[in-house]
Amino acid sequence: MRRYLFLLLLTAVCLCSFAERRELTGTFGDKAVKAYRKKIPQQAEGFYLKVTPTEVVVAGRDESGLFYGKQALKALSDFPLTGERLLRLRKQYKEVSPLRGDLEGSSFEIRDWPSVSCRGVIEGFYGNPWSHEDRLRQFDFYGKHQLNIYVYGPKDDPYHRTHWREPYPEAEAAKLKELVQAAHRNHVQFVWAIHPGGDIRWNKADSLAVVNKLNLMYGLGIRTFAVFFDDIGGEGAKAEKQAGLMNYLTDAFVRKHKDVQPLIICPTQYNKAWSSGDYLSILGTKMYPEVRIMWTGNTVVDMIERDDMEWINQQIRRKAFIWLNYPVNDYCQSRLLMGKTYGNGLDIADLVSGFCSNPMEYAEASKVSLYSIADYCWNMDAYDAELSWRQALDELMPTSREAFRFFCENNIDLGRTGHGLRREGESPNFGKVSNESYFSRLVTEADALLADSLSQPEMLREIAPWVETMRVLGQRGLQVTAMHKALEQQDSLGFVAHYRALQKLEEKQKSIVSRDFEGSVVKAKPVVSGTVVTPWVQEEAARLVKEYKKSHAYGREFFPQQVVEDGLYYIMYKGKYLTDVNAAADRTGDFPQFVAEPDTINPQRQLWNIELIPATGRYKITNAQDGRYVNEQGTFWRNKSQNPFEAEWHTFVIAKTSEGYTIQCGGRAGSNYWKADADRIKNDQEGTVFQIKAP
Ligand code: LOG
Repeated sequence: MRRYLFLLLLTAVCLCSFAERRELTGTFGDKAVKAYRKKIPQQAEGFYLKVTPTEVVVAGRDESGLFYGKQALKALSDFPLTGERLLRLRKQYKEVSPLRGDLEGSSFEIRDWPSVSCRGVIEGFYGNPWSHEDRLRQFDFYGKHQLNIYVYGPKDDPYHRTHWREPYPEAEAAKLKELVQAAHRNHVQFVWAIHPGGDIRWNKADSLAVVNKLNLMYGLGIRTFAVFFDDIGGEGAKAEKQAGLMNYLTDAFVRKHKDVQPLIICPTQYNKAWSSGDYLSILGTKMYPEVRIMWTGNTVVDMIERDDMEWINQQIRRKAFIWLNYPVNDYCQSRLLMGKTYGNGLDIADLVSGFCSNPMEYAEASKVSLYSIADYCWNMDAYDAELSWRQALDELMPTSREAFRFFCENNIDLGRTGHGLRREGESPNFGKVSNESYFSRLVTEADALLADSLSQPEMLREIAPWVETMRVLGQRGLQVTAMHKALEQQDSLGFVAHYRALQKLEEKQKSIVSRDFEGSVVKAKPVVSGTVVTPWVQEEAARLVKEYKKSHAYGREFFPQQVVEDGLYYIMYKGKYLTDVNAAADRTGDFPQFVAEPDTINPQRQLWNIELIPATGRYKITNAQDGRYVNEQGTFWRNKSQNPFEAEWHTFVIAKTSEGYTIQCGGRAGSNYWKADADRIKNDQEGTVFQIKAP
């Protein structure tokens, strides 16, 4: 709190110092700034800012430029200019005369303009759409950070997608109108998107239905429109038809209004991996050249590089409008993406017609990344992902910087998903300090954030389930540390007590859910440091239990039942031995077979090492002769270099029945069983009962 007061005080001092100077403001051509016309950048939205001990000049190329010039002045005076903040600002401005930390009595000049002309956010995720208040706060944030476009397209708004023909009910329309005004006040273009492709019929009636809806939205003050055809199939996905509709809308609606901007389309083939046939070239050649085409990159979730842009631009004969699927987390809902925003080429500004980020349904938390998207789009050459990220954290949580930074460091990666994107650098200090102190810090920083919930209430409300989870994760880690100590000291009572405390904490963590929403997204179960600390805690606990069981009997009833103790076994079916007939550690693609006779020459070929893999709770099954694992198809690796062992794929659930054991796939390999046919194992919905016997 004291730190906060101190900041407030400093802010007041700085603001006063600017207020005393004579102020000249205007746009290019205005009398007030006539003397500086040569200094004003040529580029749209550019500004010239000059501060001397007696005078402040803010001159914009246009109204947006003037607005941004004023925002820049405010940013300079809002907080003390020290350290990294000063560093970032010096880098961020395109042209700046030496900028000293002490603005009092100093003089400087800034000339600045954006690298990307359309920069902003597309609310385009599945799940809980942002609230009205979320959006209002976003627009202020965009104004402050010089983002100038917001595309409205939340998948779960029925009037955007499933019920696109229907008008918004009055109360919702009124709210949208208010939003549009708030956006415009912040020099943000409000784009409203319609998503008709799921059930559109390519006839006059439906063309008119779209025009109708756009006209209604025009009535609410919207002046730019988009039509989305993403995530659909069938009739709606036809390129000629889509191009025809876009051209028709341009003629029948856009060109009928003087103040409506060209349309934007999100195509069905919106990324390279999903593109095939002549779909893109049809859009490229048949659709009016002014229609902007959205693009997510080489895959659905991808960072964008120059070569990628060259490829798509050639297909569509215009500059693609980037829809960046980051930091959206609708496909990895258990994770918050709070890390730095890196990986986009710093040399693509001249190849894009726009750059928008699809964020998380957590509006405030998304600002960590949006802050950097803004930096990136404004001055791409100079973008410094790390510096921008650190500044974002400081500005978003000024009263609990350290705690917030620690929290964000532990919420970076998204884990394995179908989309493949990973984010590096999660929990960078885990393993560098003692585990015990790391776990304690997870608890204390979580407490610090929860205690500070009043200063940034909206942010805290969103991240609270993850903060709680971070706390429990720290407590779990501490219990595991205590188990370790107890084992070393041969203290079986202590070991079991800590293990039971750990189980309680695991239960507690399972009960934490993020906000619930009745839509295409179900409730999220938060995971913190899902790539680093969480798996470590899980695996270490399981490892310790395994160790403990080797030499202690006390408390066995509290541990999970392991149907097969780790060891070497025969796996038998109808009296035959599962045998690695071609044993050779580097052999690929063959499979074990059932053999009637015991192998007396190479008995290891019929012995299988069955081992519980703690991270999955399932078993790995490898041949004792050559160490090859059996995969979900009942074969050995297809190709040793391409299919290394992965616990997520190659571990099995073993269950005991009255006659023997069943062996079932798990994880990413599905849930089929091992089924024995005459001489080998197949993968099938129905399983076979095997005998698993110690030699
Ligand atoms: C959707 C989008 C969703 C995102 C990430 C586009 C163009 N459409 O796979 O609404 O938020 O991926 O899950 C999408 O990206 N479909």
